[in-house]
Amino acid sequence: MRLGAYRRFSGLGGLVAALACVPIAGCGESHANASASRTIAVTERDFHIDAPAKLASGTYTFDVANLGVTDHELIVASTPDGSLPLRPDGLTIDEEALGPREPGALEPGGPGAQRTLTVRMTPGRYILFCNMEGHYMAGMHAEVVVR
Ligand SMILES: [Cu+2]
Repeated sequence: MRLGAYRRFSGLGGLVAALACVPIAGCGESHANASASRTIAVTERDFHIDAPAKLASGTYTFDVANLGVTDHELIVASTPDGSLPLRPDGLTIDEEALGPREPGALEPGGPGAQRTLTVRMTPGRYILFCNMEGHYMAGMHAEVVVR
């Protein structure tokens, strides 16, 4: 799990860098779109994630509520074929193998935690998941198609 934590930290750094450049140049987006972030409710339970199945492309702030009784992460990964690579332990997703296909992640949050994660969602197929040991396999994943 240590490497996974490091990988997620790097991903957050990239997210911060991406956000930092929005006010300056918009990162290639139009200025009208660069500042707009829509808020979407995401609910985590033991062991389920509720999120919209379809979204229009754009920047979203996921308002993440942990209604479970154990800690949960929220990781956003793009997945062209709808699958994610498992580590040899068979219990967690290999986030190192995802590389840049992980545009955003929240570290574990405790029961009752309410947190936000802002991610730019370009068209494609994504999976929101929790990578605490065994949680993905137990059902903590939700597919989101962005058009
Ligand atoms: Cu979890």
